[in-house]
Formats: sequence, C-alpha cells, structure tokens
Amino acid sequence: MPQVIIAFGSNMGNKEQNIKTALEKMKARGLNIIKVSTIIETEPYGYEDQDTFLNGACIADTNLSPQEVLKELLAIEQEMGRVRKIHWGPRNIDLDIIFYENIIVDEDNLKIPHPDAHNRSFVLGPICEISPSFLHPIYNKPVKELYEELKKQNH
Ligand code: PH2
Ligand code: MG
Ligand code: MG
Repeated sequence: MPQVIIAFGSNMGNKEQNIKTALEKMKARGLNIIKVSTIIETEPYGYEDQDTFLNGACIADTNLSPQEVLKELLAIEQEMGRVRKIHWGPRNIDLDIIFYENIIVDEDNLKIPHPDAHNRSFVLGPICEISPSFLHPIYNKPVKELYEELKKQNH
C-alpha cells in the first residue's frame, strides 16, 4: 500500500488535543497511521508574530491518491473549524502532505514534496525521527541528510 508522510501543526486553542483529534479523524478517513513522531514545541517560522506551535509528523498507509489525501485533510481542517486569515498565520490545525511515496506532484492546488519542507526543521526533525532514510525525490537525499544540512545553515 502506498505510504504518505503528513506533517501537522497547531498554535491555537488546546494544541495537543487538536493534534490528537486530527490523528483520530485521519484514521477514520482512509489513512492508516502506522507511526507518529514525538510532538515538539517550535518557534513560529515565516510569520513570527504568533504563538508557539506544536509540530509533529506521521506515516500512514493509504489507498487514497494524493489528491484524495489532500481532500480528506482539508475536510478535517474544515470540520475542526479552521479559519484561514493570514498566510502562514495562526491555525488550530494544519495538515500538510510532505511526501507520497517517491511521487512528484506539481498541480495548481497540490505540490508534493511540500516545496518548503527542506527549509523547515519542525518538518524535517519529526520525519527524521520516524523515517530518517526516506529519500527526498527532488533532492535525492535522505531526510536525515537534509536535516543535518539545515541545522548547519542555521548555526
Ligand atoms: N506553519 C506555517 C508557518 N509557520 N511555524 C511553525 N513553527 N510551525 C508550523 O507548523 C508553521 C510555522 C505554515 O504552514
Ligand atoms: Mg503548513
Ligand atoms: Mg497547510
């Protein structure tokens, strides 16, 4: 069965509960979660004038296509009452497809791998914990190596 890696984040309301709820909802929508990373507190990236985040990632087996996974994740965000105001701004839940097998998707509404994943330690760190040797299909490097490179850049 295809494997998808999904990163999640929350920085509004009960962040931990929001993440737990989202994981349960994913299971009920055709995403068979097989591994979940540690959930970490992270400083806001990009748009900095907002609360800290809880971030993490999971791996799921699924028979859904990439577009179907996106549809389910957006439905969960909506069910959970996510309001989109500021780009990169505060959100009670954010569910992003980072990788889907080694597939590259470049469609208007969906880019896989997530185009900014390699710049985000709150994405690479959790994925590194659950799947360090996962190969980024554009950079052709394991996540572990991208994470090491990013840590070097940031110091
Ligand atoms: N998500 C963003 C923008 N900035 N910062 C952190 N720490 N964690 C996030 O999940 C995050 C962010 C847009 O997707
Ligand atoms: Mg995001
Ligand atoms: Mg998102």
